[in-house]
Amino acid sequence: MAKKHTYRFCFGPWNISEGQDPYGPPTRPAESFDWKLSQLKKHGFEAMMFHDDDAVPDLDDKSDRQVLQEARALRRRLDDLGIAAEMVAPRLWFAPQTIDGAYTSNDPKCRRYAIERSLRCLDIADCLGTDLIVLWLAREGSYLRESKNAARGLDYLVEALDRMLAHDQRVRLAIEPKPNEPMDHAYVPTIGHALAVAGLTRDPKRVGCLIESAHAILAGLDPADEIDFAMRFGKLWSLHLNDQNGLKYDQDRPFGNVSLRSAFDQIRALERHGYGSRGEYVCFDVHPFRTTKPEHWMDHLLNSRRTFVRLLEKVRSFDERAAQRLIADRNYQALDQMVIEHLLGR
Ligand code: XUL
Ligand code: MN
Repeated sequence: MAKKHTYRFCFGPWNISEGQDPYGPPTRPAESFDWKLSQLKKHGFEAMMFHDDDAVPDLDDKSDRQVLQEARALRRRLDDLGIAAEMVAPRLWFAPQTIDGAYTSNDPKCRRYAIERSLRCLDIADCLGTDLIVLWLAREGSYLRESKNAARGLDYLVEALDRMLAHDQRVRLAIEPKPNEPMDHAYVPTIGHALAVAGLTRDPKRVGCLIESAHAILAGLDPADEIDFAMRFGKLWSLHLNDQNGLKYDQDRPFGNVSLRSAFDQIRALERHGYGSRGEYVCFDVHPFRTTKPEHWMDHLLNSRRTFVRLLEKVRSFDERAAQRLIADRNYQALDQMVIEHLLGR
């Protein structure tokens, strides 16, 4: 295991959500961005994740000058509070131009919109003092196979990544794969796909990935193995820990809420490679239950962090030597029970 270090935690304003789902309205009144930022500070999180329009609301209606002015003003507020911006992500799934895809739309005008919006996102990130851009490719894929050409989609995607890499020589792009939802099939469903796409760009060193536990589970994969795979390439630049109960809609449950053992294995993989020791944050992409009352609004985030910290103790106190002896003896039955007993505690 790598040398022990302390982890730093973060979340995004969208993680204090109001409870709406496709079948019903919000169950909690909306709170302001300022309130969310003050909660983040009060509870000892060290960074915030941003979508471009979390940082500069309604940015499509604003001039470049105004966007930069507002981004700089936000940076001053973050600096005063001692809060870092972890990343900025272009929200490419709301605008009318992205109805049929963003970078991979069949319409060249819409593809141009997606690229221009992304370049603005890079400028915002620069103002906020982060070189990390997260790309969740929400609408890049298909509902109707015959309406799209996946090979051409890949070319369009690489073209968009190349434009971003050329726009800012320092920026790093972290692709966040997800196999489905909102698309039936996404073009970049796994970390293997994301890293393969990175290899086609003009500067593969600056294209990496972000793993979200729930997205890996939705792809039928083990999030711990995805972490090992990405970190073996030195490409895990951010992380969305959460949980997911099987192959359903994206649930964004509190970390460890479905499988403590999987959460333990994910932290083991992070520890193995020293995640966090190069400045990476542990982010929780979790949502409150729809039933949550406003007075308990932060609990899903606090509980996720508490579970992480408690499981980290379990990872660090796991008897690796005893485990290695069982592995050498191919006694996986005993190894299995050893993990269970360790998680159960005395
Ligand atoms: C969507 C998702 C997003 C990204 C940020 O499933 O996880 O919140 O993490 O754009
Ligand atoms: Mn996410």
